[in-house]
Amino acid sequence: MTSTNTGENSRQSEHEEALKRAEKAVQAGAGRAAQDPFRLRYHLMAPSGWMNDPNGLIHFKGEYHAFYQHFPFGDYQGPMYWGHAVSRDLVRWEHRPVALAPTEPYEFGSPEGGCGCWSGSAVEHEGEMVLFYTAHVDGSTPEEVQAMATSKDGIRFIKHPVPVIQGSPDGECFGFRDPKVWEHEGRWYMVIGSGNNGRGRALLYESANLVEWSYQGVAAESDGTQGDMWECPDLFPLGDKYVLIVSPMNMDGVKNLYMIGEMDFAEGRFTPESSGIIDDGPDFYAAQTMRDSNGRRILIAWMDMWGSKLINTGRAWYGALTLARELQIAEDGTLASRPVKELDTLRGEQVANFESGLRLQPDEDRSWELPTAFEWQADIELSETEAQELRIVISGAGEDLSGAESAGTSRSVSDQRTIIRWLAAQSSIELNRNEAGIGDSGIYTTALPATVNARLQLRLFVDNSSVELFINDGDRVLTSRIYPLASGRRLQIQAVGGTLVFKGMRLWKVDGLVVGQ
Ligand code: DQQ
Repeated sequence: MTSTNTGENSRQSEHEEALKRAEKAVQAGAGRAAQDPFRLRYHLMAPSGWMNDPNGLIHFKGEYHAFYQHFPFGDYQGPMYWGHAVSRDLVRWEHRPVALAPTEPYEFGSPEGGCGCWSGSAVEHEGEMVLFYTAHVDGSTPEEVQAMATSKDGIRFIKHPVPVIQGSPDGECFGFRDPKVWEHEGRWYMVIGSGNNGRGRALLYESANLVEWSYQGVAAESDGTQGDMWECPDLFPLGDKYVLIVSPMNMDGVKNLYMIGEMDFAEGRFTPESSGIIDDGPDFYAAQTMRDSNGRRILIAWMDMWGSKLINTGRAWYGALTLARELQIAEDGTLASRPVKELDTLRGEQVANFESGLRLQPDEDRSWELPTAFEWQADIELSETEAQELRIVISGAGEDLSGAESAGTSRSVSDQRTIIRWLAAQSSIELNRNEAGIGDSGIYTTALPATVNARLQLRLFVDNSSVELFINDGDRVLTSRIYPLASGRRLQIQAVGGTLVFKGMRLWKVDGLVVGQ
């Protein structure tokens, strides 16, 4: 055995030891995390510890893999590891051992500064799973390099001995991270998030073998209003177009962005023709996509936000991923995120079923007492509706859990409410979480597409501390965390200022913990 191989073997065992320590810490915290009143029922979270961006999404040998940014030793952001879970249906997830630990000098620095195996992606090559990620150490030169790890089974990863991209092509850049790799006509391509001179950028690389990469130039750049650094870029074909999604930094409160356009591989240039926001809610960041074996383009994002009030509250866990969404280009040319059809299998007991319609008189309301996890679906007949507003209120019900909270709230459980309003005159929907509980406040609005003149369909997934509202099957989406301290929920719908006609309305409990521990 050569000395290099001996060196590599000892680094591999060091990595495995670090993974074992991480796994032990995650398991040790799981019991406490499971007791937290805000734990979700049907979203993917780490068993314990910190979670942020989804990473390495891939449909590999019949299983969906979701890796994620993870700090196993606390519910705060520390040196980053890659957590791991798998699913056969994008709905029921099982945890797998922590997949990557920061052990190389270019991955590990002072825990006070940012460091670790930061975000990246996965591809399949010759039957193996290959991960690409940014190795980051605050203050070192270079601060960010692109690293690779491979696996035969998709569980145990061997790191490539050196980074595959040793530093940014641009000494002046602001960030050089989050490699997203894909194959096009027999060549490998990678986009990396960066910024220069106040403009976010996606840098393009090309490779024949996944190990040697050559820089192709700036594939796309902010028009000057789209943020100064683009985190987590993802560039992929959709229909007969290409789509670029990015998580812009410092863009006037906008945290996610898509562009639809054309990709010229010969020039290494993506030309956007239109742009928009993927999700108008406050808790949607670092989205990433994968193509599955059915040809669907599946998107999952981090269902939280940097700076959120609930960070660092000592709950033994922080962070969750959104429900899986299938991307499509909608009738009006915008990007739609449809809930994947497998989510239908979550439905438990049906609480309401107005199959042949429901007519609410002006100011009439209906309400239901529910567990903290449910799905509501409604089709509104706009041609017969005179109401100025449909008000949907999700409030706390049942037992008041605030006694357990030092941060507590003086509101009674029923006063903790998230209010969603369809506003006919404005043709918009707003989500108001100003009174939702102990988390952040804010009102978030989405302008409805012109197609809403014909129909308005709402699908609402509530999971204890989250709300995902899909409008017209995901033509528009609002995702938000909410933090009511109550053991149950009450859903109320109300017609304001006129008659509201539903063609159909259905409501189900979602029961059972669908994320394995
Ligand atoms: N989070 C990762 C980075 C990425 C950022 C670090 C986005 O790679 O740019 O955890 O949330």
